[in-house]
Amino acid sequence: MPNRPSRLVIASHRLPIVLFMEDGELKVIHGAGGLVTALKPVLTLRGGKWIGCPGTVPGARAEEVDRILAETRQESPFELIPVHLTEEQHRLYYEGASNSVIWPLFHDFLSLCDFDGRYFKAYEEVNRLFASTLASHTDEKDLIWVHDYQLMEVALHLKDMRLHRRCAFFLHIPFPSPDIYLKLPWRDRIIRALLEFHFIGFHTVREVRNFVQCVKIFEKDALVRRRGNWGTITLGSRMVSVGALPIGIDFRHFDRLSRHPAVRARAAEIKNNHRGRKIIFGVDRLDYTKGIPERLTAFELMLERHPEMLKNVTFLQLLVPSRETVREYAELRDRVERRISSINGRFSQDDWVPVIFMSRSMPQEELVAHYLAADVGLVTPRKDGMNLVSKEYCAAHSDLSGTLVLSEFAGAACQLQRGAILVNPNDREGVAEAIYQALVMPEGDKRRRMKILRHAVRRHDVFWWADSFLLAASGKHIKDFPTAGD
Ligand code: ADQ
Repeated sequence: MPNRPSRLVIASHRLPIVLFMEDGELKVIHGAGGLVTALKPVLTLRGGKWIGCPGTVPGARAEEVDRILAETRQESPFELIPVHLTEEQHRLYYEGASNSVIWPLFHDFLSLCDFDGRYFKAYEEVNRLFASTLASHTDEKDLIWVHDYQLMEVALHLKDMRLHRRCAFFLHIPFPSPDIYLKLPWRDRIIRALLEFHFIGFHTVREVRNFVQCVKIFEKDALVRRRGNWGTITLGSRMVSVGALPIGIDFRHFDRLSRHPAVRARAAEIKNNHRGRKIIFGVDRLDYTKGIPERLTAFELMLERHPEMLKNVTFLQLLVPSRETVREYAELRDRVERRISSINGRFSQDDWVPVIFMSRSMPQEELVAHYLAADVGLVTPRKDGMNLVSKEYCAAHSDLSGTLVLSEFAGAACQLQRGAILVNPNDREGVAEAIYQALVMPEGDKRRRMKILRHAVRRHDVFWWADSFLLAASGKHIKDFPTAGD
């Protein structure tokens, strides 16, 4: 077929599936996240493959997992290729290097890093395993798109295998400034590994700037050109492109759900359950970067300073457990629970409990009903690559109600700064006042702000993001856009 775009092969730590046992039989369902939704049309058009770890299910053997994944080929637009890790590899590469070093360091949590030398050996080993899986499932006409901090060395290993592949990378988390990055014991190798990709995408211009500054430290002869969202790094005869491409959500999907009568009815029911009190809503993976204990303290301070709010507002916090085998995460859960019981012990009256905590994953219709019912979306990460919750909150407010309080350290702040109330999550008093302002904001102001927010989220949705990334990765020019922030 002439001019057929190259086949797309995606590599991410996890495959976009959930495996589970039902009546002693292994089953699989496809994930429904924004990334899969955005990439499905592209993969359908181009044909493609997705490479990653399938996850484990007690009692299921690797051969069974391979078989069930091969069976999904019939009804899926793309092929799923599993990478199986040993328990030891999972522990050292995933829990260790990825989530006890790179994740905390790149989010400026240096004190939580555990720089164990064994971790990096495992990181190299697993990245090589991904590269060799890619080598046997791709040819030189394919475009390989590698995702995120667990796989920063894949292109380097492909090069070591003398395989010529067009390879692009997107970092979903922040890239730190040089003073933080330099703390990484494997700093030069990771920078050089990243420079083996043809295109590297980040969420914001701030990340591009940080990355380019780090490159200059390790590659003194690199020639760097940067303008607006884009840049190039020339290393001898080779050129690497970089760009700021903020990920979006499937706006129309959230908007449509929020207009559905059943979802509206459920939102009304939630409001009613809280007896017409104002509702503040927070949704996060339970992670120390999300600023959950600090957010609770700011809410407590708001109640202390504005006693007229007592019995008139409820804070609903939804948390989905995550990385439970990493020590810091288990400790965080205890801390959050202690904070909540302390606030509830201090302020609860009659039938009013100020903080309601839900620890589970919520189906999307129910999540949108909660977004819609919430007068305030409270999103205060201490640092976040983008933060999709803030965008989902806006997309779900088709009725133009609701106010977003957003951390200035979320990548999303670059796009949503004009409509949200921006806060510094470390400034308790400031967050407490922002919550209060959001609660008492006049209707007209809320509607005006929500219109601005929805316009920004609609305009740069996840389909725009995926298309723009693929254009940039193919070396095509993309118009600058003014929203990616510096
Ligand atoms: P995450 O750190 O996982 O993503 P985020 O962008 O907020 O953070 O996305 C979380 C997603 O999980 C949202 O779609 C949200 O709706 C969903 N979710 C959270 N809790 C849930 C629950 N209890 N029930 C159901 N759904 C729940 C990483 C980076 C981010 C970056 C994304 C995408 O850390 O900065 O925005 O990747 O690039």
